[in-house]
Amino acid sequence: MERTFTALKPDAVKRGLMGKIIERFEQKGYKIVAMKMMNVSKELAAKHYEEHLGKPFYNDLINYITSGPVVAMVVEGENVILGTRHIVGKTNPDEADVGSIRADFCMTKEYNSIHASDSIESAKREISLWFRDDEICDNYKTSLELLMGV
Ligand code: FUP
Repeated sequence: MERTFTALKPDAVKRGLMGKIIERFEQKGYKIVAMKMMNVSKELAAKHYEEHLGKPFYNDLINYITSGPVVAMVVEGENVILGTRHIVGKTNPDEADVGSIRADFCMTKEYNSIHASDSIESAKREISLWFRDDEICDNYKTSLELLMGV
């Protein structure tokens, strides 16, 4: 089954949105197979956002993601990478579809509450960057998995 990496950013933690956001993944039927709250080091932030190095917003982005706790997760499900990008919504909350997390909870692209991998390659890279293999807890079945017989 496909897996993606997602992280609730410091604004989501500080605004008390963790439960509301995580609920959206659970109600969709996705399986959360890893989750941890952590403070992000500058080193991890730089590796995570390496594609943005040199862009005008880069320093603010690194300062922001290291400014408070994040909740990192690995989520599993059918087409979960694409599905999660839809649940999350476009980078700019003004352009995100109503019903998406960024449209419903966010006002600016700098404080857009959540990150989600954008491709199979980035999901693989980000999962291994943020989690050790022994932190993945896939030794349980969700009720939807039981119904589907998978
Ligand atoms: P996304 O994949 O939607 O999280 O967006 P990007 O990978 O393009 O950008 C990563 C993060 O950089 C965004 F979540 C917020 C920040 N960013 C800005 O602050 N300004 C910009 O113009 C673009 C992105």
